[in-house]
Amino acid sequence: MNRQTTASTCCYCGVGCGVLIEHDGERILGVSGDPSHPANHGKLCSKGSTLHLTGDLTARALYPELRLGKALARSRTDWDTALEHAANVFAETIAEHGPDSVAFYISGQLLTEDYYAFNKLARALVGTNNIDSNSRLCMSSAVVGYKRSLGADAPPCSYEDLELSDCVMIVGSNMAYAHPVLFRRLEQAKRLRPQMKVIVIDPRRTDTCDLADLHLAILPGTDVALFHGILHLLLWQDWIDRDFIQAHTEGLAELKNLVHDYSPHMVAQLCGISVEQLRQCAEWVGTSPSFLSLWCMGLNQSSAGSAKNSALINLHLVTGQIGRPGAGPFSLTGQPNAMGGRETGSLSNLLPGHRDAANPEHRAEVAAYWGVEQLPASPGLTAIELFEQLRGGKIKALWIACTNPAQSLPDQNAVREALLNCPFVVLQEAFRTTETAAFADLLLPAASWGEKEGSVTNSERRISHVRRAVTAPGEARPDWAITLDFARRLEQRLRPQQPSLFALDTPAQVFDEYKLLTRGRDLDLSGISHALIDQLGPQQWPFPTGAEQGTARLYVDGRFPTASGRAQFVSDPYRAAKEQRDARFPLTLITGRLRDQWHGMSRTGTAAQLFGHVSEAVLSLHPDELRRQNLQAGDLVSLKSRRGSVIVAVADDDSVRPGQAFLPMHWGDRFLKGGVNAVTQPAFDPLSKQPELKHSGVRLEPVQLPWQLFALIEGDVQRHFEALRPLCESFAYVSLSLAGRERPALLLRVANAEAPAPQLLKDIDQLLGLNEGPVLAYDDPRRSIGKRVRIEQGRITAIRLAGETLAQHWLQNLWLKGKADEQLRRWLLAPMSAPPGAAGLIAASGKTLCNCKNVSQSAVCAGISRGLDLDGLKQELGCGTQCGSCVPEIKRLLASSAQPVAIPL
Ligand SMILES: Nc1nc2c(c(=O)[nH]1)N[C@H]1C(S)=C(S)[C@@H](COP(=O)(O)OP(=O)(O)OC[C@H]3O[C@@H](n4cnc5c(=O)[nH]c(N)nc54)[C@H](O)[C@@H]3O)O[C@H]1N2
Ligand SMILES: Nc1nc2c(c(=O)[nH]1)N[C@H]1C(S)=C(S)[C@@H](COP(=O)(O)OP(=O)(O)OC[C@H]3O[C@@H](n4cnc5c(=O)[nH]c(N)nc54)[C@H](O)[C@@H]3O)O[C@H]1N2
Ligand code: SF4
Ligand SMILES: [Mo]
Repeated sequence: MNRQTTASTCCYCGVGCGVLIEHDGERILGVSGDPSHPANHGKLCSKGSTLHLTGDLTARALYPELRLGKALARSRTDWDTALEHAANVFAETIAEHGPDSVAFYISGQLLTEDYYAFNKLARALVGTNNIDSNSRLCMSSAVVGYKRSLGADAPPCSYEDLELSDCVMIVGSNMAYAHPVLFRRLEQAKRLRPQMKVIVIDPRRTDTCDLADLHLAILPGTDVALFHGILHLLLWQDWIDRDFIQAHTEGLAELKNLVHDYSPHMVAQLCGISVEQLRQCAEWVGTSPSFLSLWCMGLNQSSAGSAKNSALINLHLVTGQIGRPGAGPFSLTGQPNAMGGRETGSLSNLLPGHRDAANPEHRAEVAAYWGVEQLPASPGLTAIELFEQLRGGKIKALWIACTNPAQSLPDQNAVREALLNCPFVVLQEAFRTTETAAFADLLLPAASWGEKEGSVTNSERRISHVRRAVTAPGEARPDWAITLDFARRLEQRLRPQQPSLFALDTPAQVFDEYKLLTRGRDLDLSGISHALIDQLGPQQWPFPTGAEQGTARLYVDGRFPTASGRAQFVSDPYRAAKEQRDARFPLTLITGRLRDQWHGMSRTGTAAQLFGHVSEAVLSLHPDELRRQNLQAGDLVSLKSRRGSVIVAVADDDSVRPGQAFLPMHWGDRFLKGGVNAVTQPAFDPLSKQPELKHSGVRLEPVQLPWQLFALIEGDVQRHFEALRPLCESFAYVSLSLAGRERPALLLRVANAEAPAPQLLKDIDQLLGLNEGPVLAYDDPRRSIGKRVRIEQGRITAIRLAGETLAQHWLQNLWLKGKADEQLRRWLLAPMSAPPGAAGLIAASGKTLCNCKNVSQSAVCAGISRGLDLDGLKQELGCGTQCGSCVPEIKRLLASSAQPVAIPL
């Protein structure tokens, strides 16, 4: 075997870490951090370092699949048939209903070359601005914030500013989970300079708060009031930079008038914090030599997202904290190439090179470069509007690439109805397992991480060359190649006999054509090419032709790309989140990320190891809230909003405040029947059109689901998943997950009002291999006890409990330990369902804190009770020594061990 290493990038978050892919040309064998990549200097987080364990081939889309009627199943076809069919349907639809009857919904996870191909296809060939991306759910409020306040969509800072800053404000970002390698850099910086102040602003007490000198647990959605309150104090205390304001800004007079009313008392009360906390925060912001802010979805995913962004940037302008080392407003980008999307114009209102679709001059410039007469003037639909129009029947053909809207968009009942209603849905996907795949009339298999070449821009404007390590499986092709192939076929129908707009054969050619559209613009990257990055390493834009190096920091000269050259103070008043708590919906639901899962889990959900930290969907509630609701941890409830409901188990968690609930965003309908976004709301910010995914009014309703089922099966997890999930459609509560490391297994938990027809249980048993072979079974239908365990070579390989499932955790532990003992046999053949002794009352064998070294929380707690400190734990157990993602949690356990705590099992 010929082992090789290819330097590429991680396909998850916007930190944009460099990875070294170890492979044999066909298969990816391992991954490690690239020591020479400036984003991570060799570090990776728990997701990056397990990349090679994900992406199970059995879950991949390998061949084009087509169906010619909604009632039919898709069947395998070849690329030629697939794309000819798609070109026919698009051409006919455009001829009959006009160019705005088709739309493209793409993704912040595409490569720059992919985006460029899609943009040219939609705007130059089809003649529509109906091309939007999932960045609408993610970064569009930051785009508006930067443009309104500073004149261009350009994060002005560099990662090294994290190390150089005296005061870092992390707001609406759980970077310990979502941008872990940057968080490691910040931890290290604070270790070296403990005087550095860290402020975290988040309604929840997250792992990120572990680093905070000050945590402001503001009430959801109150950030604008908080920022105005801080500004009020900065003005009052004269902690402002008059020279900077005078020379480089405009609009402060109006803002002063506005924030006059945001007195400390009023703000503290509105935000649910103390006046002292507010004053402390303002003092650090106003008096630190350098002040950096980092933010993410807590600001952007809001009906006031644009106002939140600008209100935060106001603080930097009034203190002159921008364009200097360790200072500036620095949005953390979510997806690996959301930046590239913004650069190439991949939101409906943008055009390539940071241009605007509404600007006739911009349209003319791009049209001239592309050699077409004109670009469409009518505004394109943004994501939420697009799916509304889809539902209303106006969009008749939709092309989706690299995103899973049937999981990630809010108000899923409406989204699924829209997808069902669309005559022709094309899905360009790497995994055929996603929720959206069920709605696709044409599924096109896409090459994925490690299998395609191109470029990406990370949060600090740094462009990396993404290199291909292995050949894509089956017939999967790179996105840019699929898009260009389709475009050439559509071109033959829409503009026959004209020279092709899409005569591009390699990603390098695509990049070179694209980059000249940035020439002379704020992001000018015309000096960069794939070859140049290979020579000089990843580079930060602007990097104009002839430059020798990239640009680390923007606005050092105080000149901003606005009409006047001055930055703008923006005076938006505070507006409350759309759904306030009321008598009918007394709780605010917050959604967000887990440490080891990525979005809809098409990739991370294939690796059992990544379920070790959090194994299943649970709704977190404060212990007081649980008591008030008369609930106990583990109870199932119906979580209801104005739009829909989902049944989920509750957990006690004092990191959320009473009156709030937290549910991770990852669980779609596949893993948790209904999915998280059944309840979230489509209301959006008026300027950025970004939906308020972070806050929904909800209530909890009790459910009576006495009939329960628990199943576990080892082996081909994907195949079992695919076969089992559809059988569960009639049950009220369905939760699936993976467990185990060496011997992964699928876990199924079901609850229902009554027992299903016996045949359904038989079908489930059939799938689990429990109808025959080395199976021990006990059935007492009268007492609704049904137990089946498959034992092979002394080991449990499948379990099914039906009716009542008291023994599930005990059995799962036995399975994990790998032995089927006499006690198990006795229990199995006895007419009792509860496990022997008290063992059944304990939860399944605790969570894995450290994924790299496979160290459980109970092992860490035991170590702490033996008197080990962090270093001792690292030395003895190895936890926290590799990627470091678990260190904040270990520190918290250490801190809480000062008080007596129960050791979790
Ligand atoms: N592990 C992991 N990492 C990821 C991703 C992933 O799926 N998994 N996805 C990537 C992507 S695309 C993105 S966009 C980022 C998201 O990264 P983050 O935005 O950091 O992650 P979230 O957990 O969505 O939300 C951050 C925090 O916002 C808080 N919040 C909620 N409402 C408010 C509010 O009104 N004000 C304030 N100040 N805070 C609020 C939440 O409590 C939450 O802790 O993560 C990226 N990194
Ligand atoms: N409730 C709630 N909902 C949210 C959020 C939240 O915080 N709360 N966050 C929102 C945010 S910020 C985001 S970014 C979205 C993310 O939402 P999605 O975009 O739906 O997230 P993913 O699951 O990452 O979808 C990417 C898809 O691309 C596929 N894929 C992977 N590699 C390739 C490739 O190379 N080519 C192609 N064609 N496909 C590929 C993957 O299998 C996956 O299905 O979710 C949003 N939804
Ligand atoms: S921080 Fe983790 S997920 Fe993000 S790019 Fe780096 S390794 Fe990948
Ligand atoms: Mo995102």
